[in-house]
Amino acid sequence: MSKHQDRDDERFDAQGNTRPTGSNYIADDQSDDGIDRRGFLRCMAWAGTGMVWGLSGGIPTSFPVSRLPFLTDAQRKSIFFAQISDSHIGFSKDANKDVTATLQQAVAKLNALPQNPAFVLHTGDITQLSKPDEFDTANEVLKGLKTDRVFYIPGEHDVATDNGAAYLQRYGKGANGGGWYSFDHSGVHFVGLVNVLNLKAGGLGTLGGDQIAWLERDVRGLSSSTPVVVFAHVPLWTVYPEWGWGTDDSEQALAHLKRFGSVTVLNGHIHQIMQKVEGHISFHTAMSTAFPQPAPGTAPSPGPMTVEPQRLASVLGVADVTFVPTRGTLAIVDSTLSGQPPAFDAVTHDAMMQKTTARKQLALGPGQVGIDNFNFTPSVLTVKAGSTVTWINKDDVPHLVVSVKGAWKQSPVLDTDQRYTVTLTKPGTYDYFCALHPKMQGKVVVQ
Ligand code: CU1
Repeated sequence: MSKHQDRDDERFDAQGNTRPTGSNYIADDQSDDGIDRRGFLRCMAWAGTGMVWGLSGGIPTSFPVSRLPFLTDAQRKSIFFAQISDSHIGFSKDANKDVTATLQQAVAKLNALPQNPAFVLHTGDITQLSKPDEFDTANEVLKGLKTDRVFYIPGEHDVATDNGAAYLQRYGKGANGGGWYSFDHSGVHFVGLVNVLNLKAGGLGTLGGDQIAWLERDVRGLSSSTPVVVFAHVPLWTVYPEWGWGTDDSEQALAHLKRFGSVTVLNGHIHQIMQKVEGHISFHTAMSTAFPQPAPGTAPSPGPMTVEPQRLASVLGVADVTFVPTRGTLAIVDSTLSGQPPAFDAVTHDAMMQKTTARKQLALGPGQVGIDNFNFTPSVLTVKAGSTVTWINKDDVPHLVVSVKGAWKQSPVLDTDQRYTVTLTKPGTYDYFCALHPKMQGKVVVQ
């Protein structure tokens, strides 16, 4: 077991999250597997290797991904599943004009592993707009994976139009409620959770009482020594609530997992690598295969971040998770499409400056609300009874306009430049929000 010296303070934010590329390093390696961890992660950014995380009783251990070709047979066989996330098929804006091609590269990356993963987890946002042809394209590409099975859970982009009906029809066979389920593999218990349905105005991701009660029942009969892997789209810890990067009731769900000796939580949604360890629970978010997003709080809003074309492949990627049965440990390897170390630090500053200066000036007429940088502008619009209100999406991500009290029919998914108009006849104050990004809220006052 290694002693993990990961409190390199400048690399951690106030909430204890590591920064995207991480520079945690192993100072004192006491393991006996012949892999020298000393100082590895410290210099990894320069060495062109990937990142490997192991967990033993909640204590991370690691070895360089460059060692993968030299591992023993037993070590190779320990590579047993992989994670793909946020493929956003259908997205075609500046940040990545061909997300199908980068998903194909991710598939090729996994197919080139020394051992095929037993299965692959897709942690959501398979599509950009939940369109049937987007799901079809994703399936077509993922069919190329050399693996036995792909397991899915939805992201908010996959369920936006119909609260998950089409998603469930495709992927929900054998699942419970809104699509959650569990299965066992190699002595590890896997739980897929859904935290993107029925989002409330002002809130974060939500699991809901039914699902949490199901989780409690699901793990009740397991011995505490069973390694557990939980996967869900939105992070199950609070990464950055201002951007909706967290799950309102994750604590209640995790309470049912506290007794287990090893719990690994895999998420997507934020399109960058973050990790946090809390007791025996280790949280990890994967890169997207489509586009990067800014580090928390470094840009006016989340959303696609355009980086220099030659750097894109170093901020997109997959995660491979290995299991060492003799030790009961899990190790997570983040590998970028370029094969270079994740380059979030290198790209974030420039991209953030660009995102700040690219803020669009909206020319709005009377009765119009602009949607820009994850904001409704003006946030309070006053109109006379009987007039129309039109929302115009000027953002590079889709949004939805939903009345809190159901005063109007929910808008369709509004992609860039699309509009939605309602007529309001009764005086009063109408609260609304975006059902994809519930932190986005506004009001219409009808006089
Ligand atoms: Cu939104």
